[in-house]
Amino acid sequence: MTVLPPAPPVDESELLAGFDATIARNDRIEPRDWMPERYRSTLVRQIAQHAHSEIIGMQPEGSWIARAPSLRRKATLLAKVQDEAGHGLYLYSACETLGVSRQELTEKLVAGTQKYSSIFNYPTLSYADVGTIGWLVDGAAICNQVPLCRTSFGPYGRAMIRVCKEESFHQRQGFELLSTMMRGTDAQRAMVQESVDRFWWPALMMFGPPDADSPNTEQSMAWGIKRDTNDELRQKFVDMSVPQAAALGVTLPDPGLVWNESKGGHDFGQPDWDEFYAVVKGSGPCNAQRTAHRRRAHEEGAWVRDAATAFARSQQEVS
Ligand code: FAQ
Repeated sequence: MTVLPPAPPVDESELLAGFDATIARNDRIEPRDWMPERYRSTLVRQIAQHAHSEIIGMQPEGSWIARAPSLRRKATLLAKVQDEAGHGLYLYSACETLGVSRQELTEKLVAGTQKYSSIFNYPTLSYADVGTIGWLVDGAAICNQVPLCRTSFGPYGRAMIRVCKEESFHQRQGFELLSTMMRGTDAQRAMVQESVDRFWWPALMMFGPPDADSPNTEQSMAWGIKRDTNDELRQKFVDMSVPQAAALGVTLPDPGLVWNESKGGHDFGQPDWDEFYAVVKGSGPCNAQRTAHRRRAHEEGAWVRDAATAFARSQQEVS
């Protein structure tokens, strides 16, 4: 029997220097590369939160599939909600390359120990909300995710490229739905305005707390996980939304929203950050309902997972 010589001691500082050099060159870190534990756990936190958001995000719009006003609207909404499921799956797969299983992540979601985006804890009260979610929520998601296509972790960036293509289409369908309603009756126009009034501030909250109160931004920017700060992206989103609101003919519910020539962007009001923290901590209007629904779906799907596992095992035995 050949006895292998003991492996040389690992010099962590050399590994760290290699990691830092990759980040400095703006190259990608891949799953088999060495990475600091905090880089890995930050990515697991962010990607898991993102994946959970896509999956929980199916619920507010999903509840309107059976009530869509035409076959065309129903088919479009069904396809959109299915796309969100696909996004969740790409993201869970990206997370699995960091050594955590989808099962573990799902258990943390249903136990309420991992977060998902605050926006999905608000109810969808009218059909106009389907359009507003497409326009504003997918719009905010695109603003946040286009820079993530250049994130430093390879599997996350590659997942984002495909997600962004699909989200752009979702945003267009939301805008088209709203613009159709705005060309309709007074009641339809009022429905759109009421929906925009409810979703505007929660959409601004999607970008996270102000930079001064964001514990993760500085380190995540240094590691190239995030490419822009929360406030930079919020500003971009406001500047992008103002002309779109004008084209639709809706008013954004912020009396402080004005063009500021000297900064080349809009000044705007701040969302209610106390409300944001309450929602993130579980006290939003729909937190309990969203998590309970997901938990029930997970439990009811146990037999599918068991059957798939038994089938995979039987195939291994055959081969
Ligand atoms: N909601 O230090 P930061 C979508 C947490 S996808 C809940 O600034 P970070 C598609 C944060 O995790 C929407 N929690 O954190 C769709 C942190 O928690 P910790 C999801 C929030 O990570 C459309 C703490 O607060 N998109 O909509 C939120 O540097 C339509 C401190 O915050 C993503 O996840 C929030 N809004 O920056 C689906 C994008 N904001 O550490 C269906 C990827 C912050 O205390 C229908 N994620 N927190 O446990 C990111 O870009 C970042 O994670 C941020 C937060 C920008 C969200």
